[in-house]
Amino acid sequence: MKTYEGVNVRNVAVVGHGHAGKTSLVSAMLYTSGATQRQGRVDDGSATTDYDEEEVARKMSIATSLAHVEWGNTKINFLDTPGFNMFVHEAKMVLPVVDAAVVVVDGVAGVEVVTQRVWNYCEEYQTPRVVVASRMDRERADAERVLTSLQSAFGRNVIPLELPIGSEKNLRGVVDLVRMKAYTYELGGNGKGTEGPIPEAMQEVAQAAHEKLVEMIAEGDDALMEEFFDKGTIPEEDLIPALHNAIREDKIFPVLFSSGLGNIGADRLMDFIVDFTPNATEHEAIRGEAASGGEAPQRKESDSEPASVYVFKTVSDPFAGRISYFKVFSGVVKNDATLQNFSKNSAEKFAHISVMQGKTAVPVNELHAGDIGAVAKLKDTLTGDTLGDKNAPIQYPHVKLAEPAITFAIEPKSRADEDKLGPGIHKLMEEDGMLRFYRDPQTNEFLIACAGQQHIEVVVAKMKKRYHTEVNLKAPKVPYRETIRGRADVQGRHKKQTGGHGQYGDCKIKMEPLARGGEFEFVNDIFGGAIPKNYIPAIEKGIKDAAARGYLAGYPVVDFKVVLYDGSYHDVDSNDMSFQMAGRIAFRKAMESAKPTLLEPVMAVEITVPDEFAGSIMGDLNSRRGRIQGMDNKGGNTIVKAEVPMAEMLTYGVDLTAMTQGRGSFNMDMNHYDIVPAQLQEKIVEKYKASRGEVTDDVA
Ligand SMILES: Nc1nc2c(ncn2[C@@H]2O[C@H](COP(=O)(O)OP(=O)(O)OP(=O)(O)O)[C@@H](O)[C@H]2O)c(=O)[nH]1
Ligand SMILES: [Mg+2]
Repeated sequence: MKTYEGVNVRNVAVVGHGHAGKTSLVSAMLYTSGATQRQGRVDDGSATTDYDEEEVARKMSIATSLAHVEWGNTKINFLDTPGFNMFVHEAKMVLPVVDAAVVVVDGVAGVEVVTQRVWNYCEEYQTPRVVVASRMDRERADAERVLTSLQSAFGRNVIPLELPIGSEKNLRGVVDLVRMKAYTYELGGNGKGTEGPIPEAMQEVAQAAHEKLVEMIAEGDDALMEEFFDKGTIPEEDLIPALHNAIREDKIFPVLFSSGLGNIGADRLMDFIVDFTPNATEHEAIRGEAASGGEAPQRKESDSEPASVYVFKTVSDPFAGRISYFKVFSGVVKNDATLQNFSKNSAEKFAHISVMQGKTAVPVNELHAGDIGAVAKLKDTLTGDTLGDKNAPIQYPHVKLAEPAITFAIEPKSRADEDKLGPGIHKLMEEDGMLRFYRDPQTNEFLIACAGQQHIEVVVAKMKKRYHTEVNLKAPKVPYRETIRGRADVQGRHKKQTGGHGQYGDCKIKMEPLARGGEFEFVNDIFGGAIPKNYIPAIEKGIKDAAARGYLAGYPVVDFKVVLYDGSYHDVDSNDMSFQMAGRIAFRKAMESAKPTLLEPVMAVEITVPDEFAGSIMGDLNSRRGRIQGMDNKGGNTIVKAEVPMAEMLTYGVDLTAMTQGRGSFNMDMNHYDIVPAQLQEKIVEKYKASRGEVTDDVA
């Protein structure tokens, strides 16, 4: 494979709502450029960038895949990202390494929930965007309606650079509104457009659209504006660089039209990417994170700077092992290079570097600043790490993802599965930034947190197929807590004098509630040595231990203060154990009168649904004891913010999908703890008692 310098590289993320046609469009470009012999299809499992077993089985993208084309003198790296809401964080994770995003929308549906999500991500990373309305050959595809939906969501700077010729199954090609030429195709053909004049019937509309475009490009550029008013147009040689700049600066979001499956307009899109999107070295300098107290180091995307690479993705292949996908931010990386991992402080050997074509690694000798590649078998390197020239350390910022939305308890089916569970999941976690795995210290269950129902299904399927491990899933236990609402003043005395050595400890404590988040406070208020100093920590430990075991229903007691103010001891019989006991007894006695109550975790939830579902979503939140915090409208979507108890949200991902036919998405984060309503408390306490028998004073 030829070596490309950064000026001749374009890194493009293909993003958008699920099923908009991203993977098919990439397949069309691969085929048209000659990178593949046939045009791959999602529906028969032959698409280059949907190769994973689970992707083929589900006919959808689950993780980002890489592919590249050589188009003229330029190499375009495509990062085909999933559009299903549960996997869309994969799109966010690649934005730091791309120079532009192709935002694919469906020619029938226009802007959808995830379109808005990925658009927001692009805003966050200031990624230049080109919108492609694909699947234009479908019944009811409508260019005008798509444009209206785009402009109402993203503003008037979304402007067509093409108009489709023909519609639905009679789609024949596109008019290029910059060069004012037509390109016609055979639906399902080789993808090479035939250049010709604009069809007679379209000339007027095309001219009007051309003028609108030119005016928009000239806007904000005085010299161009003058030229435009003078001559009524701008010559092509001025128009092209001006458009290039306007796109780079996010002043214009151009719209193109295509059919991925029918291979119409894919060649135009590649031309467009080469001509108008920024090349890989055009960025301003890229900032690293400042070391503590220091200035943030920065690098130009240039071969002459010290080498630095950022690992944006890890694939855990059961056969090839770990494969790290990286972007060369500066310098040149050659085969056999040793780079320092600044995040892990270890040296890593890049023995065989390659570029990915779907699942296939194509070996290369070197990669220049701006390019993207892959390397297998790094020892310590994980996603988010920066490596480079040992003498020029830098750390590029991590991508922050929302916390997983849903948690399940996960149980191995058999003893054999138990041993494989942890290692398998840890492998999956290497390639999946949205997965969490831990043991709940309260309930002792293994918990797995992820983005939603489909996500966990994929995880379970991969565990079975890749690691031959079978698991059961259960709804997790909600991590309730306990606290007090009243005060108490009690004595805790532990005394045993049966034969030999006796035991004696005695303390008097006051207990009072603290504000939420106050955890536990212990104050020693003993004067005059009623209890010797060295026994005080034992009393505190006794209280803490008892609090951790809970009083009402086995959940830890939090947000309370204990003041130890008096007590007594015995010269011979007192010891640490006895005072720990005294502390426990005092705690349990105090709880009796301090009005104990249960606390539940409350989540901050943000739900995005098409407007038509807003009413039913709000009603549903009410029935889940939710409190609406705010509402917003954006591009046909309603965004609802609410606080809802976690106990009511355990299966929300599934429920929302059912309520909105898969068109809703949501994020949630742990927010605060709140008191559980009385009737519910009774139920929880009853259930607890039924499962364990009455709470006893395990002191005797
Ligand atoms: N008629 C028509 N169907 C298309 C076109 N492009 C894609 N499809 C079909 O639409 C479905 C979804 O296409 P994909 O390419 O998988 O869409 P995607 O955006 O990659 O989907 P995700 O990766 O799951 O978000 C598949 O069944 C495709 O065959 C097109 O241009 N015309
Ligand atoms: Mg896809």
